[in-house]
Amino acid sequence: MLEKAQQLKLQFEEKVNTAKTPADLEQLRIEFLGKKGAVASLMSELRNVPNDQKKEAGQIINEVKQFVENTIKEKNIELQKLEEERLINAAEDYDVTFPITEEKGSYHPITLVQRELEDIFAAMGFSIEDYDEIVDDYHCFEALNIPKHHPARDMQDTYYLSTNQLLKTHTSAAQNAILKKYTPELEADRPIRVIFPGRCFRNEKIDACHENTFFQMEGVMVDKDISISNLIYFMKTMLSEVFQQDITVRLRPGFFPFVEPGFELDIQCTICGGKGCPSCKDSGWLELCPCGMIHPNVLTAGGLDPEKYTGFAFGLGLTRLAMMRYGIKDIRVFNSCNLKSLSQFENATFTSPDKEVK
Ligand code: FA5
Repeated sequence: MLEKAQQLKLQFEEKVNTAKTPADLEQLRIEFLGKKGAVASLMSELRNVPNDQKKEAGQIINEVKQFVENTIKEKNIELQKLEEERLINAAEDYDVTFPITEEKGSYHPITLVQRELEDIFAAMGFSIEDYDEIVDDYHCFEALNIPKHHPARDMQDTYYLSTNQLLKTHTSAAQNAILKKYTPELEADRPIRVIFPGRCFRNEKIDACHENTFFQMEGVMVDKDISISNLIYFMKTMLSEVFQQDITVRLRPGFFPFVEPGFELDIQCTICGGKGCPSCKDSGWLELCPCGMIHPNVLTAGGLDPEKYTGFAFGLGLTRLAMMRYGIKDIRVFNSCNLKSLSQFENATFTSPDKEVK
């Protein structure tokens, strides 16, 4: 049995070294670990082994099985990485001989509204940061005062990867890294002022105002003596600049473990004027920009002393803002790749001239 097990291990080692793609590896997994695979077949031979040798033989087979499982896991991570690189390189190849047509593309409405907001916040001294879409549990939840098994996790179910990572459910997932990165600003007596837009993912029931893939824009400001008045000032300025017209908003208490106190900032639905329609789930209001004062535990996790510093954070629903800004009735338009709908924005302009869309 020992000899057979060693042979099987050698056979596997030879084959695993020739696997080039995750698909090759899956084939190999079935061949060795499947119900009718090589390991199972060796296991079935145990019945012919004398009783006093069965235990040892069983252990030997289990060791080989463990070896095969671990090697496949490690190799899979390696091959997934290579596959990702291959896809990225392939995407960068383009055909320079492709005929030019008269039809011009246009910016996506979310890009338009994102850039407009970036201009508004940049003018108020905010830096703009980009952050990963794949994050770990710590950054998405724990660093935000949401420990494992906290009921608040139920509000943001998402897609988990085999690497123990997940697709970020909110842009708040970057807060911890941003606070750490910008600590030198505070040390130089300058406030931390950063916005970080990004794509978010949730396992969500889709309707006219909920998508499973949508955009948010997070903002944080930290300094000595930052208060709710500062938060309200920035929210008001942002909304009046974006809409350039009177819009009705309401501020009400909201619970998020990473802020205290927390607020929900809702906008009166611009599609129905507050009467109620499918875009606002018949309520007349749309949750747009939850916000609040950063919880001391979040500041501490970001390496800051909450006795010395305070700050606010907001998580603006960028996709919903684009709906309200452009009168788009159904959120599903954004991810539809429907060129007819999206081409309506080809004449839209940004506020800053260098980014004007032609
Ligand atoms: C959050 O995601 C918090 N991280 C926001 C926050 C940041 C609060 C900082 C306090 C301080 P919420 O789950 O409510 O909260 O989402 C924020 C906004 O994103 C919502 O108001 C909404 O405009 C938008 N949003 C949330 N889920 C969806 C969805 N499925 N489809 C489209 N937009 C969504």
